Amino acid sequence: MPETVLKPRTKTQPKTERPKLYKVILVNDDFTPREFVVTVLKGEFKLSEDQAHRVMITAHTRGVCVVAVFTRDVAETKAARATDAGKAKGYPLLFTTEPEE
Ligand code: TYC
Repeated sequence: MPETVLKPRTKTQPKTERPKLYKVILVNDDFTPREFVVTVLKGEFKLSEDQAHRVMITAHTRGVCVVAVFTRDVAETKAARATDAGKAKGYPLLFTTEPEE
């Protein structure tokens, strides 16, 4: 009787790609009041008073600070809304985004 040779089943599992994440970065300036920066960080990024204060002080002393990471759409929308909140008050407050390595 001829031997039946079965091919091993090598069905590959479809990989679920994780979406690339983007950092939202707070940029320091000389004009926006500290308390306003803290208010925007709390309102747009849901940081606590303490977290918002730390992020603001880090940007103030080092020039920039990563606020949080999100998918591209969310990062860009939040950065734009937070920047617009400053613009509405006449402040040069700036949030940018950049992809994570
Ligand atoms: N440097 C500002 C001031 O002294 C405060 C500030 C902090 C502004 C962080 C922007 O991203 C910023 N009033």
